[in-house]
Amino acid sequence: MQIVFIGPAGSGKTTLVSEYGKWLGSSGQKISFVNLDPGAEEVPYSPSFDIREFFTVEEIMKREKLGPNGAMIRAMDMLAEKSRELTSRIELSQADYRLIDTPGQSELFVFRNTGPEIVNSLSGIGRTIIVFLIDGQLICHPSDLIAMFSLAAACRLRLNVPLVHVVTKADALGRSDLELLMQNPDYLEKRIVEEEGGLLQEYMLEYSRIIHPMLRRQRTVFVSAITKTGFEALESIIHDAMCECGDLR
Ligand SMILES: Nc1nc2c(ncn2[C@@H]2O[C@H](COP(=O)(O)OP(=O)(O)OP(=O)(O)O)[C@@H](O)[C@H]2O)c(=O)[nH]1
Ligand SMILES: [Mg+2]
Repeated sequence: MQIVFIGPAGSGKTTLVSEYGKWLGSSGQKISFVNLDPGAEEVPYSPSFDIREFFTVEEIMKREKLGPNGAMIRAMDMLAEKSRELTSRIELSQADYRLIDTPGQSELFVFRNTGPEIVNSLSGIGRTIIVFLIDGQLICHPSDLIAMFSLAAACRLRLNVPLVHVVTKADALGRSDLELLMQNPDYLEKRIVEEEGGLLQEYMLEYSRIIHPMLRRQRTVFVSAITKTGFEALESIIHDAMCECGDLR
């Protein structure tokens, strides 16, 4: 099975890949790590495949005289061109779980051709699921939560494989009622009315009704890669989502 970790810059992808991988490995599962971030300086795991063997953002900046953003866009397009080749390389590592770390600039990965081509190609070699990371430190207002769910929904639509969302940095949440906010639609609406105003409030109330089905279908999971908590729950929602009879596909 391939688990692709996607989330906004700094949401905790690399740390979670590493710690969750160690945790899975400690229960006897065979794990392989894949780094698809050509901008990464160091990764805390030993990858069986690393895109930096082919190119890095730094090299592209020097060679093509581009700034960091231009070089990352170029890198994403090169990654898309190599999707078949890199999938064949990834397939060589025999593992129960292949954990795939993706670039910090998730919008480039998801909204250019890169993400769709790579995820499609990975689906050809085995079951593939996306874990979408929501940085719990950054959810301070109901609007932050709605914005994150919009991004997760866009990711689900673009990549077309099952997706589960997970709140990271549970040891340092932005607000103490986050769990309730995510699990109880009435509570979410109440907080929207109290904390937001005007047109934005109307828009968010409407949107919260759209995301209810997404929230209802999946238990809310909070993980911390620092205190190493929530990994059992993450494993459980991944299995539920991959179950053929599951309704997340
Ligand atoms: N408090 C806390 N901090 C965390 C946790 N996981 C990661 N971090 C911190 O968040 C920052 C970003 O973590 P990364 O794992 O590099 O995040 P990323 O999504 O891979 O970042 P990019 O690849 O740059 O987008 C680092 O300073 C981590 O130490 C966590 O569970 N709790
Ligand atoms: Mg990273």
